[in-house]
Amino acid sequence: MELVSRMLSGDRNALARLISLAEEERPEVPDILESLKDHLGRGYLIGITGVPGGGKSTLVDRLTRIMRGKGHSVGIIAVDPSSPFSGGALLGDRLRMQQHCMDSEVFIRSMATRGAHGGLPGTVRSVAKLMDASGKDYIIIETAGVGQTELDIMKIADTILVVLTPEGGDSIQSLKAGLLEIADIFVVNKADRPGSEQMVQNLLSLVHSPTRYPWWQTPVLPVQAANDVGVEELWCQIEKHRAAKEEMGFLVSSRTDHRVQEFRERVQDELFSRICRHLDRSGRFAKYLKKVQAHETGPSKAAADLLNDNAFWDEWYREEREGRGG
Ligand SMILES: Nc1nc2c(ncn2[C@@H]2O[C@H](COP(=O)(O)OP(=O)(O)O)[C@@H](O)[C@H]2O)c(=O)[nH]1
Ligand SMILES: [Mg+2]
Repeated sequence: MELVSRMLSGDRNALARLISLAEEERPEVPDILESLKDHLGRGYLIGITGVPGGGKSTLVDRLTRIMRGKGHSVGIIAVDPSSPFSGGALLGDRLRMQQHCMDSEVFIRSMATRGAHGGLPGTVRSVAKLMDASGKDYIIIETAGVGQTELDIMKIADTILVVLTPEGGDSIQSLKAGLLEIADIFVVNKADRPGSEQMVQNLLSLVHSPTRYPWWQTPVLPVQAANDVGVEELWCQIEKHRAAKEEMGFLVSSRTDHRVQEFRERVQDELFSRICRHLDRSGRFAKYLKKVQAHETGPSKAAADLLNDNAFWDEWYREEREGRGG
């Protein structure tokens, strides 16, 4: 494909076009990604999650500056909730990122959350792969810490930063259970605000017992992203985590887990949407539906009957085969 070879030779417009195809979930995307298989896995994926307004985007901007200073190229994926109110936030992010927008070694893409279960859209994986294949050394994925997205990042990223602030509302008690487990590094941002020292201490007592991996002790770093304080130390810890993970052979195994998980999810999602489509057309489904409507059979009994009805599955099988011209 011409777009692919243009992207591989460094054409930013080609990368942007391919990303759009991935976002639109066009049917040719699996083949495009397959053709890029040999170019995947070189980029390192950093996930940043945490409370909205906690300073994630500011941090991404500062980290990007450090990475660029070291000569690394950077891809940034900002996942924002698709609420109409997020327009302002996106614009804010863009303005802050303007300096990097001029930089040909930085590629920024904002995406809306669209995941059916409030999680990260499946397309984030494809977009990250395209950035990786295009040669970005680091790919940063910023996810708004709402719903399921912050846990989904675990299935994609190599190093995960969880950003908290000492401000009211996100005290340790309200730390969502999952966040503690997924953090490779805790950032207590807005350390210029009161209560940050206490928060660091509280988090430290949580992460010290018991450690998730024998080879990694989750650090808790006070940072002032807006004032560029503590960001160098954060970068050092990211590099340290990466080195430890690689050395332990854990990078390879966690990426294998990610691939397996993605495969499973893609099959599940596709099966789910196909069966939903089938229900709308199925004569068997309609038959049991009528019984439920007429109060003749209860919903749970009708569901059990439908799923035990071989004719229902035969019908689906036929439809699937015909759908593929088989
Ligand atoms: N006081 C203080 N404010 C900060 C700091 N870092 C970021 N902010 C501010 O927090 C607000 C939200 O930042 P943003 O990066 O958009 O947060 P996000 O929603 O997590 O991406 C902005 O007004 C930032 O300027 C910090 O270290 N201290
Ligand atoms: Mg943000």
